[in-house]
Amino acid sequence: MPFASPLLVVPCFNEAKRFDAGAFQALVTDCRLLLVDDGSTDETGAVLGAFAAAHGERVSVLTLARNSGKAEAVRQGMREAIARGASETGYLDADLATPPDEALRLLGVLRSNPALSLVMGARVARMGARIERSGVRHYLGRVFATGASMLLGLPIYDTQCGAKWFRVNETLAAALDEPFESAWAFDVELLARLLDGVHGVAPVAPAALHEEPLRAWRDVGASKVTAGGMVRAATDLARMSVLRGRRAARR
Ligand SMILES: Nc1nc2c(ncn2[C@@H]2O[C@H](COP(=O)(O)OP(=O)(O)O)[C@@H](O)[C@H]2O)c(=O)[nH]1
Ligand SMILES: [Mg+2]
Repeated sequence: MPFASPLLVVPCFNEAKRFDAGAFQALVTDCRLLLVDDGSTDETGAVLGAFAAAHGERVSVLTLARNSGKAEAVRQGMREAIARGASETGYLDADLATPPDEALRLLGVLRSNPALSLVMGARVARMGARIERSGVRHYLGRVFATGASMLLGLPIYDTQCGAKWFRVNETLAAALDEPFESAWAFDVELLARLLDGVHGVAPVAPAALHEEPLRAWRDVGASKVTAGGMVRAATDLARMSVLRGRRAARR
């Protein structure tokens, strides 16, 4: 099924050591993969190239000449997925903090619910789920998520989980047209673009957004997001909130 199949984007920046080819193998049976080498300076290019070569047309690599950040790597990857005729596209962090079977379960939720446009993993710590997140990151995450939820005016629990699937349509394509203004809170910016509609394209209805509580998620060590990054994400969120308020007032 070369066309109209799901295509998952995996942004990779200096992931040569973390990339677990065996684990990624589990994804390839159910979707195509587009591995985005985000201007890595380690052996990532060779590692991803070898993985792609072993999987024929199911796996390909998009190489960005210089490091552009996760937001731009994801945007470039999803635009390429749309250009290649994907029926659904999404993104997944290369560290597989969201395990492959959970990423595929999210895709299943989207595919079996035609009314949905977007399915996002939600890291809800609860009995019966294995959500392993350090205390500090959990609470910082809750504060950020509360701000994001206020900005969007929707009860979204977790905007930042690195596992999301989108149905490909005009609204998604338009939302990916321009680079994101926020490198650190681009997930929120993308949601805002979908909910507001851009370039006159019809917005996505809030009811078409779905959060699926994950059964498993783990904080994989060596996160590249620093305390400084979190502060910038919070600043970006505040700025986005002001700009969105102004735009709404003009409408
Ligand atoms: N930090 C960072 N991550 C990037 C960049 N470009 C792509 N990524 C990818 O974004 C994903 C999230 O990064 P990670 O270090 O796991 O951050 P975490 O969200 O704190 O766990 C990984 O797949 C990275 O390889 C970049 O320029 N900086
Ligand atoms: Mg991570």
